[in-house]
Amino acid sequence: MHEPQANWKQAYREQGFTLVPGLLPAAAFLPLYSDIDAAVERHAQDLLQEGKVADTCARESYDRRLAKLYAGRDMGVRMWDQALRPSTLLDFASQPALGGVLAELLGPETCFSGDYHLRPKLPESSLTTFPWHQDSQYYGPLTRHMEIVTAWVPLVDVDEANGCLWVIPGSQRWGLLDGARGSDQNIRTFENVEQRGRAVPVPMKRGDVLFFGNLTFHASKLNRTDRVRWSLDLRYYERAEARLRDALEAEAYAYFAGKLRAAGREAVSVRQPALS
Ligand SMILES: O=C(O)CCC(=O)C(=O)O
Repeated sequence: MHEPQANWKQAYREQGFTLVPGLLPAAAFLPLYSDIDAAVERHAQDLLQEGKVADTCARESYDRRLAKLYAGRDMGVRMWDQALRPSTLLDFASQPALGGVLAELLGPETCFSGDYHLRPKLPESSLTTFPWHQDSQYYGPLTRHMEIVTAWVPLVDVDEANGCLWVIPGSQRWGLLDGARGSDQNIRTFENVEQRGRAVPVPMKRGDVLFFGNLTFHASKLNRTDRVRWSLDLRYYERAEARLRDALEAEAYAYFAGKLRAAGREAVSVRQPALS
């Protein structure tokens, strides 16, 4: 198990993100794969019924099957959240391995906000490229007064070829920059942020987790391989109502809680590692 490390917090504070290698064991992923396999099987049967494919590609592995079914066409979705059963998601999101790191970054009473996305990034799918953005541009400007951490979890090894995440170290100190949604629903920042900071790719192995904040600029590019880049992103914040710094933070908390309620998301406490 990973012992709490001061450098997670230091990297997060200085760079706006921290990468924890080997945080999650292979077994933690099995329920996710089982749900994904079942959802892809249902989807393949639907495509067959609708006459859109002649073969359900049943023998293909989870990182190839959707790519084979779509054979170069875009699947037309930016996320595929419904593939995960609620119990699978909650077990995964609240596991102590994540809780240990989040306690260092956010505080002892971290909760999973209920907001998440499962993303099958298909080969050459432009719909699943994400231009440079800060997550507070999506959540709403008030949320810049609070800290929301994303745990970005690759379900396959990722690198520049299959569309790993890119980040701009230190960009969390720039404040919230303006942007607007394009017709593909993705927010585009008006400024060319690659001229303001140095963008770096974050290659990761399955089991590694990248934690970044709601003001940290990040992006992902085209998947240029023939396999599916599966990933899961989960959002966390600290249940800190009793310790809020100022009125703006309190307003941000109330706003975010309302937004989650309206979306039917329920915040769930994250378990902490057992003391040895
Ligand atoms: O997974 C991706 O490609 C993009 C994810 C992202 O932008 C996010 O989690 O905020």
